[in-house]
Amino acid sequence: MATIVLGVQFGDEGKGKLIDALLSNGSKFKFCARAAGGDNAGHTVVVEGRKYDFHIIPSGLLSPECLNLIGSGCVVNIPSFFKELSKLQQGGLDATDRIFISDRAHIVFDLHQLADRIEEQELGKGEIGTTKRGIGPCYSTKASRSGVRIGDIFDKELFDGRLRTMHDAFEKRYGKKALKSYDVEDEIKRFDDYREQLRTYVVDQIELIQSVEKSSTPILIEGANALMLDIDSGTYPMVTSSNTGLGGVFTGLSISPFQIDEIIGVVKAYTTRVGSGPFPTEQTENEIGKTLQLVGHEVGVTSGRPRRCGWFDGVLVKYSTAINHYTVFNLTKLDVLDEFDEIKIAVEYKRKGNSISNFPATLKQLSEVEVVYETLAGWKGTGTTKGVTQWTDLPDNAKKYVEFIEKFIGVPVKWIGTGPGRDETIIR
Ligand code: 2SA
Ligand code: GDP
Ligand code: MG
Repeated sequence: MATIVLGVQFGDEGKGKLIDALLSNGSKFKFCARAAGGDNAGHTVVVEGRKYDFHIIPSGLLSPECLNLIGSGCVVNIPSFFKELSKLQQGGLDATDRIFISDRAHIVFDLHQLADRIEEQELGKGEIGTTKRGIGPCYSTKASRSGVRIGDIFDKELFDGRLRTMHDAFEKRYGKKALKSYDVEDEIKRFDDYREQLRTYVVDQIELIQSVEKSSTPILIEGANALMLDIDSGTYPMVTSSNTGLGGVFTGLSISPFQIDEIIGVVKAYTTRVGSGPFPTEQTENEIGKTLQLVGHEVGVTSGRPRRCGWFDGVLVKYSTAINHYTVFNLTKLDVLDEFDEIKIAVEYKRKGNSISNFPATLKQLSEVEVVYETLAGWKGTGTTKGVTQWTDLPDNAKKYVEFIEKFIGVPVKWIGTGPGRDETIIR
């Protein structure tokens, strides 16, 4: 049995908090896995007032009985993995024998990070706004079959040879001058140290998942980033380089589709986006956007960049639902809307005055979209949602807002986030 948690919009919807909640207090889940992405992802989870930041490590580490897997669809920066692990351990988490990496996952090298920075510079004003973690270049070498996988580390001759070949190819592509700060032999030496340190973490994921499935251990799959950043279904090319949607779960983890019993979409009560790219309901430059950014503490966990903010986009969420087939929603950050007299929801896109039924595929078409909003009354002055744990304690207009979304999208809202803390949640 498996439950999948996926981001519905542009990421940072609060997936980490839900994963933690699903794993806390006698949870049935004893296995948590990441299927795609790298340390570009960032989840902040607040437990008993203590803040934990996760990037490549699954948030399941917060639950003492839970085993955690970084799946073969992920890309792993080894120094960053050890740094994150040590920070979490300093924060009091015991990771002994609980965190595993697939031997088929690809390695993100410093070389990839440098290439990421160069590519962004080359794009100039058209930059993607990446996290500069080397994610795109790493998935590129994976696709062009010149990448190096975690399992390759244990064959020094093969590993060194493949990294040197990759370096030669990068010199041809980017030029020696652009790569002059990088020394491939230094990187090779660093991996001579990581080789032994890594041994206990690396597993054959196929065998591990088979045994987990055989023992009927319920599995929790932690999505990273979100559908609108998916390489196929997102706002291409302003996307990340992996399949962040439902499809990526099956290519990035050898899990049986027949095991899936719940696909939880985590969806923010408004919209945010970090990095460049289309954002039809964006309000970043006005008071609405500034209030959302400030009250919602909308700052990137990985890069520290302020997130762009705007109204809930019902058209976009419908599109995301058509691809990810959510069975249920976790609507997060409802409390951030406490301060608004009225709240808008995008219910239709028009182009050149005509209603369109689809979510456009090209950046040009998206830039021409005119958004039609439905305006709902806020609940300011009639009560607060902050920290509320019972549906019946919500102000009436807050209930109406949730019900509007439920009806418009056609997916039931089971969880409602009313604050960052583990307990600040309504379960219906
Ligand atoms: P990349 O680095 O190649 O994956 O960037 C490509 C695009 O994907 C976006 N992206 C993200 N968007 C939201 N959250 C992300 N994780 C961090 C967080 C982001 C941060 O949780 O806050 O700290 O800035 C994330 N990772 C990638 C990115 O902005 C590009 O638009
Ligand atoms: P993720 O990448 O989807 O896991 O989300 P992030 O952790 O990057 O960003 C979500 C942020 O919102 C984190 O700082 C959470 O602590 C916070 N958060 C999550 N749910 C809620 C909520 O319901 N209300 C408020 N105010 N904050 C929340
Ligand atoms: Mg995040």
